[in-house]
Amino acid sequence: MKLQNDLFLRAARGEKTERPPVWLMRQAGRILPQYRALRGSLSGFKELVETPHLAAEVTIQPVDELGVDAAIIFSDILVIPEAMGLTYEMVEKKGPLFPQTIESQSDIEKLIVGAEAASELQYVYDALKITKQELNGRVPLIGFSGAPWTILAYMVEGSGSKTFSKAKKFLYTQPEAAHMLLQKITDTTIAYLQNKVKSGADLIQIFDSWAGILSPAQFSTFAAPYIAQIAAAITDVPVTVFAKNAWFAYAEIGKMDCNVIGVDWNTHPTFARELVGKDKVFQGNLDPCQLYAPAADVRNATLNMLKSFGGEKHIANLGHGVYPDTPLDNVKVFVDTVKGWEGV
Ligand code: 1CP
Repeated sequence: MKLQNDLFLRAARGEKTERPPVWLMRQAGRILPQYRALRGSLSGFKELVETPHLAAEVTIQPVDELGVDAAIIFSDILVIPEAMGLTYEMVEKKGPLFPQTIESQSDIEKLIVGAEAASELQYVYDALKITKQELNGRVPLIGFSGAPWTILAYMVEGSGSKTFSKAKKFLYTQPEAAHMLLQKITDTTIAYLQNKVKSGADLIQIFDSWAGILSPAQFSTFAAPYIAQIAAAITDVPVTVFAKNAWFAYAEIGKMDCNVIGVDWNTHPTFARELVGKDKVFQGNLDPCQLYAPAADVRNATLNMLKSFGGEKHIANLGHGVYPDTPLDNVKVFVDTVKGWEGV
């Protein structure tokens, strides 16, 4: 089906566009009253993720309400560890919890891997197909996964963490087991993302949310080679790599077979450009907390952010996911400021 608004995809491919496209990480979620109403009527987060027509409904809500230039499929990066054999619970107000974690090589040997694991996630592929139908070509649909290091971090740590010191300890004390696990996550993720593309995803974004806590040497050893394998295996659609806070790794990410690089709010676009070179497209990078400020400040900060990227090879977004208690009117100011921008 032909897209009516393909601005996001043209920009992702590096083409010159009339203005930067705009969407927000975590745009499908608690910032929207429609989401809170639907979520409140369900048993929990997982019911929403695992029921395709409901996942499709919340995926489309921000397109209707905010007028963003892309939709992102409502799901979670943690469906991959679950498909490999480690189920997770989403504890209200606390976040994810894995009753079983990975401690040793024998735990890794028991995991389900590759196409077999990916076949467990039919509900995600069904959600993509329904969303594509219901979007009816209005905007492109983003599919995503976690990067292997970030997924390993949850599988070893068992929950969220400020330091992920248990997961980092695993890299330092059991490097061979870590590589074995990272390769299994990579093989599963490739099969999963290829299925997502077949089910209608127009672009794939890889989230390495915990890249920034690794040392540069650890990133080069345990993160970069696996992200690179995934990026190279996705051949039919553009790929975005978002390695949060990994400014030290930009030159390395710049060499990967990806089109777009996510930039967090700690990283200046000109600094990123020097490291990456001129070919890649950047996506970001307003501080999500900026959206708590008065509307006039949000507008000015958004204009400054747009100018700082120079008006080309840029997809406007925040530097990380929008916080659930952000005033919706300010989210709209952000989106509308980008859409009304007349350029540098
Ligand atoms: O009940 C709820 O509504 C729970 C909140 C929530 C939501 C809305 C979670 C739990 N996941 C999601 C959806 C989600 N997760 C999306 C939806 C699409 C969109 O962007 O609109 C996406 C892309 C994710 C990806 C995700 N999940 C990441 C990577 C991106 C990032 O934010 O860094 C990570 C790290 C997760 C794990 C996760 N899931 C949920 C929480 C609270 C967490 C983080 C836990 C932690 O702090 O470690």
